[in-house]
Amino acid sequence: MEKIIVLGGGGHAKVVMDAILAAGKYEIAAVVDPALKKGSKLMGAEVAGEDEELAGLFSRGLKTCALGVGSVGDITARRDLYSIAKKMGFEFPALVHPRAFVSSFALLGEGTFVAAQAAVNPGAETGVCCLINTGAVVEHDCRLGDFVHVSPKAVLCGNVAVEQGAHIGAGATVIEGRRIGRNALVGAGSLVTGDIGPDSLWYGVPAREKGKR
Ligand code: JB3
Repeated sequence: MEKIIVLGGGGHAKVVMDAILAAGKYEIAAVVDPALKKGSKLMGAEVAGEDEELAGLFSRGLKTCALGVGSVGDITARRDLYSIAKKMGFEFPALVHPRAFVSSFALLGEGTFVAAQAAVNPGAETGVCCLINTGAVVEHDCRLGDFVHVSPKAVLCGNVAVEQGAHIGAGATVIEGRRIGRNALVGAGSLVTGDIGPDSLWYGVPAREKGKR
């Protein structure tokens, strides 16, 4: 079985690890997280320590990583960790929980994670390291930029475009064909009925602009 390293060992990492273990394609060889004690265990996997351990792990033949750092609203840690590991030569496969549905006519970018009960329908495409969390729906022909975060039970109706780094809050709905701008944040439970500009904060039913990020 191929081996994989999980970067981050917090709440989201446990969701990613659960999907990896359920899918059975990879063995979790190590968890890397500065907040966890080196040599301890997380869900049965060995904690290897801090990011400085990655070079040694790579030289030992471990070439595959999963992005376990989540983040709500700020992609910096995710993006930086991904680029550091990529520069070292690590690969980030898209990871899908076996209880998710991803159409064979959908395209998942490198490192994208699809959690249990989520659905990604035909024609949908994501950039790198998108996070489609538990029960979220990405309908047909949606376009997600890099590092887009679709929180649990959020719904993107058909042909929705979400630009790089935008965050769709838990249970929010974006109606057909709307565009969500780069780094925008849509609050939990919102109903988006119009386009949303970059770096803006919207929430409510219907969602209204509440400020800049
Ligand atoms: O909303 C939901 C359902 N999940 C949230 C998820 C998407 O984002 C969750 O509730 C949290 O808000 C968040 O999950 P995450 O990122 O796991 O949060 P937390 O439990 O705080 O764990 C973050 C872990 O990442 C911590 O243990 C940090 O030490 C670690 N970390 C942060 N930066 C890092 C780095 N680990 C490594 N290896 N390298 C880093 O640069």
